[in-house]
Amino acid sequence: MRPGTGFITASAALLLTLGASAAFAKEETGYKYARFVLATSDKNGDGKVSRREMPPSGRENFDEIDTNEDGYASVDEIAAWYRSYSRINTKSKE
Ligand SMILES: [Ca+2]
Ligand SMILES: [Ca+2]
Repeated sequence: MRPGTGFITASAALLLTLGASAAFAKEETGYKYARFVLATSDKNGDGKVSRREMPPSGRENFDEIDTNEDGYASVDEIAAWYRSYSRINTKSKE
């Protein structure tokens, strides 16, 4: 199996899991997602995901994720982005 295929499969499974639990523990959910992205995308192990390391799906949103514009997506930035993204999708409930 090529590495890319494994990442996509794992992402899809994780997103399904997160979707099911998104109604509660949103704070923790953001960090779970961020740690997952880091674990799968941080190739050089510096604890941040650069634009180059980011998979294509995340690269599209990289400017939104990297709020301090240092060129790296940190765990905090990914978690914050994930939470704001979830909020947009569940806005109609509020
Ligand atoms: Ca890195
Ligand atoms: Ca950053």
